[in-house]
Amino acid sequence: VNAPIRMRTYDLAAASPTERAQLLRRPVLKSDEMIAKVKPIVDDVRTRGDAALLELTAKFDRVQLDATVIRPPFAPETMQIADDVRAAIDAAYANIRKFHQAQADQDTLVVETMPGVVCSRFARPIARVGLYVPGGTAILPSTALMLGIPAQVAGCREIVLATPPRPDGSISPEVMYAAQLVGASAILKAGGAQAVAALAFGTASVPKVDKIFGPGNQWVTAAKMLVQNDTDALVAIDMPAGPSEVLVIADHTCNPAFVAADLLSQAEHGVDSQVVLVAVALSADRLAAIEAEVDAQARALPRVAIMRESVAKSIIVKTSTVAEALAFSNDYAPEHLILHLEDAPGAVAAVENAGSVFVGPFSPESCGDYASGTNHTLPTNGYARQFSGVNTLSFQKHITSQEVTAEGLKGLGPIVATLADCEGLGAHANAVRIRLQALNQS
Ligand code: HSO
Ligand code: ZN
Repeated sequence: VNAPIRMRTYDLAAASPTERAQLLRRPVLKSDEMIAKVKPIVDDVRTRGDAALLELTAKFDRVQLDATVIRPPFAPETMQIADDVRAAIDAAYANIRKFHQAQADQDTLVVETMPGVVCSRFARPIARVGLYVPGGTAILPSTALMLGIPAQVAGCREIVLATPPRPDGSISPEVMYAAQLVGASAILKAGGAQAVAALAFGTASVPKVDKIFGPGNQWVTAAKMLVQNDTDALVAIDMPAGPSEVLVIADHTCNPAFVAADLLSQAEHGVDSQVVLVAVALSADRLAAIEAEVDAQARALPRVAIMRESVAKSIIVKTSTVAEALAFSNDYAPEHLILHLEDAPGAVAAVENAGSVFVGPFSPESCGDYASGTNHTLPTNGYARQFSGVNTLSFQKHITSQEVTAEGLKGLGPIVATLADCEGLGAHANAVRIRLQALNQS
């Protein structure tokens, strides 16, 4: 217990390509194994519905419920929270709503590609969405806001918030309050793979949804991956999820206490949290100061036991330039990237892969986790290379349309007929020619 709480240090210049690749790696997710484990649970809920859901909740959450779904209006006594917490949730709600409202696609895009050929694109909400708010070691009203607000501003009709019940069968009043703010149409008191299955297939009491969002443990993630590939469920998911992570880039201008605090705020999420410090030409003294702060701050924090484990698995990577640091970060593709640099705003232009960026000494990740306005449901595990974090467009889909006039078809038709002939698809060519002939005769 008295062993120092410290990260392992590597010098990027001394690392071979294999060692560099090793530094970029995340722990291997045993997805096949997990999918095999969750399949019987998913199948059980799919075939036996509510009865299976109640039994599995009794088994995994150790609570015997007689109903899993609550519909609004939610009873005021289930949402009783401290005044300061309510005010903070309200303020966070306002900021997150402002930023996500601005992302909503409300315009129809119209382009006349040729005379008389008008193509357009417009957005519509995904009708029914399921939002998974994890239980476990922390209550997460912030996640209810981060998933619920974009659903609300996108105009989703059915918003089902799923979260595991507490031992007394209730949901934390803070999560209840957030659910009410975002206009949840149902709360599903269930967690794990069983909750995901209920959302994907629906039961007598749980509405089936079209897309499932939200972070979760390995069970939840595996269940999301399983139902996403099920043609009966016909359900989408937001993104594959892995353990939460942060990469901090710090140079000689950094405040060691701030850097350490940022590393630890991510390290406290779980023993598998991934924490990386990229040190740009830091003196031995400053690096030692950061390490001392990590150890001292961690010891004084409530979740020290978790941090002890996650920090031990974390790394410090020494580089000599900001460019090298950013290149490493882009290869790592972190969920969160924090820039403690002399010119932090100037470095943003070189960021290619990251879920969300925190610029300068006064932008801790905590702000984005809770209340600045950006979303905290972000791609992990290197998926920031090809995925965006959850945003309002995640709750909309785009429909394209075209309207071709008679004149337009005279110009476009021959092109289409030629291409259809080239593919040997005579009926396609015919659908154009039959019209062109009609136009010629009139
Ligand atoms: N950092 C987490 C989100 C969160 N933090 C929720 C606090 N509450 C996502 O990686
Ligand atoms: Zn966090």
